[in-house]
Parts: sequence; C-alpha cells; structure tokens
Amino acid sequence: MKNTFYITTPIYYPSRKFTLGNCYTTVICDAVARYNKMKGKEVFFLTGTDEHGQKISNNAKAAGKSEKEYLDEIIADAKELWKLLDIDYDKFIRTTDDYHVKAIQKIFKELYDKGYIYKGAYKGLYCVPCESFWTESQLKDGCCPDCGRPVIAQEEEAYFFKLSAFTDKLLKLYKENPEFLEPQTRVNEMVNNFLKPGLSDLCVSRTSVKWGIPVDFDPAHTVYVWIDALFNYMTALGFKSDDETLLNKFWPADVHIIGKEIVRFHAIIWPALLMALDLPLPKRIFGHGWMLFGGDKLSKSKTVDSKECVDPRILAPRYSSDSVRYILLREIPFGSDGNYSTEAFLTRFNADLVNNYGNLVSRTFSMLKKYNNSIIPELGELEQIDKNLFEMVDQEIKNVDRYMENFDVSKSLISIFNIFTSANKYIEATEPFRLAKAPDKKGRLDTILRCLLEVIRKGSLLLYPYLPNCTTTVLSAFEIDPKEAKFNDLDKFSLKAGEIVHSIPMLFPRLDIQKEMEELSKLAE
Ligand code: ME8
Repeated sequence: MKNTFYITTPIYYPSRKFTLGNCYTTVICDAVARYNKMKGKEVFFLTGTDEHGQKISNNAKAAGKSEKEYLDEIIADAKELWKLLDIDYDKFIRTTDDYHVKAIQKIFKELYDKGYIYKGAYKGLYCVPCESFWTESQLKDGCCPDCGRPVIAQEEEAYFFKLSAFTDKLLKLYKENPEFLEPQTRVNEMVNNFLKPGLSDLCVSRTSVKWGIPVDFDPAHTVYVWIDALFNYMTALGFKSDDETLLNKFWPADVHIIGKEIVRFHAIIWPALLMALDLPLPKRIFGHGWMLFGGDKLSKSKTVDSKECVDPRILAPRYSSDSVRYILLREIPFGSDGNYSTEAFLTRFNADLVNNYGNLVSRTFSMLKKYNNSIIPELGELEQIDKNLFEMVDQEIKNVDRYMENFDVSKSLISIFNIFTSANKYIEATEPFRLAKAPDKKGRLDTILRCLLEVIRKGSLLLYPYLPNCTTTVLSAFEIDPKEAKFNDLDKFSLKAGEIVHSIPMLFPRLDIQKEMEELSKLAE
C-alpha cells in the first residue's frame, strides 16, 4: 500500500498581508500533516501564493512599488508568520516561480493542442482605472468593488476551456467516489447549483491583464487565474519539468484542504482540467467553513471591528503559538462556520490550556518531586480505577484516529482534552496527597503517580501534532522527542522506573481575562 501522504493548502493571494482566516486552513493542514507523519507516512505538505492578476498589479502600483518588490515583502511576511505558528511545510510555491511559469505555458499549449482550449470573445463589466473585469454579482452598488467608480460593458478576445464537456463526467465522479468531495453538503451544492443547470465554458486568458503568465504561442494573452493557480499542486512536485520524481511519488494528492468559497474551482474546474489531460485526480477535497469575525469572513479587502485584535503576529508572541493554533483548531466544528472572539480565545486559554492540561502536568510533576524525588516509580498492581482510566485513554486514542481520517481536528481535540479532564478527576478520586501521609500506602501512591505519568506521556504525544511546542516541552521531561514518535508508541506503557523526570518551565500562565481584553483592544487600535 502507498505509504505517502500529500496535503495542500490553497495558494493564498498576497494582495495584502495574510489574516487569521488564512492561518485557519494552514494550521489545520499542519496538524493533519504532523499527525500522518506520526502514523508512519511519508508526508509532503505544500503551501504557497497565487501571485498573478490585475489586483496585485494595482496594489503594487498604489504602494509605489514594482510587482516583484511588493510581492517579495508580503511573501517574506507570510513565511515569518508560518514560522511564528510552527507551520512545518515541505514546500512554498509562488506562481511567479520560473519553473511554474514554464510548466503552465506547456500545460496551456497541451490543452489547446488537444482541442480543449479554443479562441472566442469575453464579454464583461470593466473598470477602466483598475483595468479589471467584474461579474454582475461582484459589483458594489453597480460600481467597481475596488474603487467604487462606474464600470462599462466591454468585450475582448480570449481563450476558453471546454468546461461544458465535463458535466456528465463530473456527476459520475461524485456518484462513484463519495469521498472525493466532503462534507457531503458541498456535493449537493455543486450538483444543484452548477452541474444540473449545465456548465458553461470557462474564460482562461485575457489580453487586458498584463500581470500574468504569457500564452507563449499568442503573447497578447496572459493565462487567466485558474489554470495558473490550480496546477500549482502538480508543478510544485515537478510536473512538466525535467525532474518528475516527486510527482511520481506523491501525485495524486491525498487531500486538498480549502475554504468553501473555492470548492467550485477545486471540485469542478480542477478535475475537468485533469480529465482533459488524462491525469489522475486528487483523492479527496475538503471544503471547510469560515471562521467569522463579528459575523464577517475577514476577507482581505474588509476590516474587522477595531476592538478585536485578530493579528496572529500580535497574538502568537504574546500568548504562544500553541494557543493561537488551539483556538483555530478547536473553536469551529470542522466543516461548519464558527465565530472567533477575543473572549473565546482567552477563555479557552484559561479553561483548557491552563486549568486542564497545564494543571495536570504541573500537579503531577510537583507531586512526583515531593513524594519520589522526581524519579519514575514502579507500577504496582492496577486497581479498577486505574484500569478505567487507561480504557478511557485507549478509547479516546481510537476516537482521535477515526476523527483524523476525516480531518476533524476539533473533535480530535475534544477527545484529547477528555483524557486530561479524566486524569485530573483521577487525582481528585485517588487523593495521592492523602496517601503520601500514610507510609504503608507508598506502593499505591507510586502506582498512581506512574499511571499519571503514562497518561501525560500518551496524551502529550497525541496532542503534539496540534500543539507542538508545549507538548515538546512536556515530553522533554521524559527525554522523548515527539518528532521521532510513532502512533504505535501510544499502545504501550513505555516509561522506565528509576529514571528521572526533568523539571520543565510552567506551560501556560493564568490570564486575567478582563485585563487582557482591555490590552488587546488597545493593540487593535
Ligand atoms: O482564494 N475562515 O486565495 P485567498 C476560514 N488564491 N478560512 C479562511 C478565512 C476565514 N475567515 N479567510 C481565508 C484564494 N481563509 C485563491 C486560491 S487555490 C488554487 C487558489 C482561507 O487568499 C480559506 O482556505 O482568497 C480560503 O479558501 C482561502 O483562505 C482563501 O484565500
């Protein structure tokens, strides 16, 4: 069986700095990628930027910069942001990369030679100062959504892709592969809104957009948007280059994780383009919901309520990268929309990270220090309460695995934190602090401490893909490197009696929520 796992984020538009919304998808992909590594798979995790189009060119001009200068600054900031959030990607593709540009020209030509691309005329609503075409639905009060000026009806020569030829093939694809597009609601949307009414051909070149990949056999045209953007998932692996080793190893992708607004492009245009070239299709596409900020998607062209600080560049250094990852992964039921708020972020921080996981670790390690000089004790005979704890842990490990098959990071985290809640309750129920006062109960005390240490080890390994920093710290107390850990390690009791548990710094400080909300609203201004 193929033991590789290829996962991708969308390539984001660097039309301005990335938002917490972009972080949402990227952090999910990072957690899924790390999880699959732990499962023993050879993982390739791709992210990147979608750099062509009039809008980027206009923004650069407005900033008094060349496109390249403008983009390089935003890409440098994006890479810093991914570092800040511990995003461990394998490759960052930029659609302005030379190899991508060359590959797209070859792909466009091949589609043309096969008769899937033909020349026609594009009719649209054009904003002259912005040099941009808009559709009726994109207009704001009948005017250009960027500058607010009136638009005019205009026509230009353009190439088209014969998307209309693929309606039946796509319906068959969805029917025969229920996993191809998830959640199921997205399939219904595609079928009812687009496939049943019948697909129209797609405009794939422009003469009015200069900032794009030139069609090499007709240089007045540039490749328009989706052929350029979607094929990134293959050109990043060397498709149409001299070296297709990575492509042969990792294509087809195991999953493209994307936001719901671009499902149409990934679930209709992308498979149609691949079918036209007789190429294998991605195995799965997951269209997640939106993280809403005061009811808004925080698209890059909108601003959010200034009282909410939603800049990950401020939040991560102040509260840790893990805490930002945690709110992104935990707060929204995967697949649905959900709200972000500063209050929810700070409340989860205290309730889950400080009072639950942090508290479990600090209580256990301090009892171990006090009652056994930080030495891992022997495991005595297990009582029913100990067995119940481990049965529960094993059940939650199975649940996490099942949820992660469907990329449900939020439910996985609920399961993992159930483990910590149960371990905290186990401390209350077994009262090691009372046993410590009775010398004849030392054996039992040792067993309880040992059980707690094993639960902390297992729970921290399980939590590592989601929160890599704090778990690495906790596991360092046992000299365990989670990067090397495998999922099967979770089956065992693997700590060794007699070895020392090193002391570690406090994981998360308790926050004064009111005070932090005030501070953050100042930082948002
Ligand atoms: O669409 N909640 O780029 P883009 C959840 N270049 N996810 C969000 C989000 C939010 N509030 N805001 C952004 C593009 N996202 C194209 C993609 S792919 C071949 C080309 C995430 O910069 C989500 O993944 O507009 C969404 O699909 C993506 O950012 C949109 O990024």
